[in-house]
Amino acid sequence: MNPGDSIDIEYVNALPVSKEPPNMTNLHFHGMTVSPNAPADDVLTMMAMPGQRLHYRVAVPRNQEPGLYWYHTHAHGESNWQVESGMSGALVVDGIETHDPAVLGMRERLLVLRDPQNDPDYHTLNAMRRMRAEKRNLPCGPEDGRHVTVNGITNASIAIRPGEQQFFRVVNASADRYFDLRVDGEQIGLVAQDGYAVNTYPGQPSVIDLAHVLVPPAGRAEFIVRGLPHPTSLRSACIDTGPDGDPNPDVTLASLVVDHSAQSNAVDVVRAATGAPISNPYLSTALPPPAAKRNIVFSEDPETNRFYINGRMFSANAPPMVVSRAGTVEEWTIENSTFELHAFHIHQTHFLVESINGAPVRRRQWLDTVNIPYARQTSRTFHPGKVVVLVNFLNPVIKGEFVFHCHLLEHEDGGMMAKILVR
Ligand SMILES: [Cu+2]
Repeated sequence: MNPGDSIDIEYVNALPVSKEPPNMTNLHFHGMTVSPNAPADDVLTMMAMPGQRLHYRVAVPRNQEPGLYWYHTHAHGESNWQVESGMSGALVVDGIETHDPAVLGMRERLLVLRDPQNDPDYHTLNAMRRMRAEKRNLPCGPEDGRHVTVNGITNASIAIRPGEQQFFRVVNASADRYFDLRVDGEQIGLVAQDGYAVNTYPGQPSVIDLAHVLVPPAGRAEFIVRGLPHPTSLRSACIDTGPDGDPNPDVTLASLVVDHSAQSNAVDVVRAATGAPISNPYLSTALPPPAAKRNIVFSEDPETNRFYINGRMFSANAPPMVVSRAGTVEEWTIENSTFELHAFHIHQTHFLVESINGAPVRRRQWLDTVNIPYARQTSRTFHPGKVVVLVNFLNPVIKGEFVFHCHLLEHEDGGMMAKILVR
């Protein structure tokens, strides 16, 4: 789509009638700065039971940043199995080349990563406890009951000529899995994260060379890969998800095979046209001082698999936990008091990460999903994981009621979600 377009969808829930789970579904337009009110990006009141329909009409603002977004179901209590079973897809807002002309003429690879379950007992408490016990002995051991796919296939291969630069656009559409992406034997050139070019914040370079990039569940990374003269692979290294976390072992996502043809093989898109970057006053001007400072605490009971924000499980009937004013920014300190990773996500907007565990983050970059480190217990003191973010409520299009939550969807389904009202 292009900035200024409208997304019109006739959404049909064709799932069978069921008691448990009830098979209700809907859509969330992840990362888009659009209205949270029906018939747009409303996950609270728009819900289709089996046989029902929803009519979405989402106005994409003219100043929507060009980049990679995604859509997925967002039915509280059923998000995890629906998303891990594939009810999602990528959304591209065209025009990334206006931020980063480096991608002009490159072959593009749109890669959707998923973690479908292959064990029907995967979600039982017993299976979870067994997995946790195994993981304590072998933190990077196999991930029991799930496997990773790229665009639905397990052994993907991507052809790339020696020296050729390609533009990889990767969506982490898994329900609960982190990817620490890298290409063996070389650096990647990061162009965008979570739909926003890395130079969206004034003064930042348009490409950042990195050895690897951590993509939490629901995150996106867009980067340039240069072909080597020998085969290599796109891979995720093992991630330490904490003593109570699920295993996220090393996994090869795709083989990069040497393409000896002189001409490009067929691809969907090679970016050619370029115009002026869109101007977005809510991102490019100096930000006002925070209008409010808040503490958001993620906690859980690993024995019962219940999850909390500020001590409360999500309730559709509860009043909003946070009430904010449109036209402001707020500083939120997000604390992780558990021994596993969580991924903070807020709908309708992006935030800047200011510090992680007290260490200032120098690179100013807009994100919609961020990892929150797990807590550490020393002999005397307990140190929760802590990330300070500056949340952007400047754009009045986001006025309304929406949610923030952990994007490990098993946790969101288990209660780690809360409502916010922006007025
Ligand atoms: Cu979580």
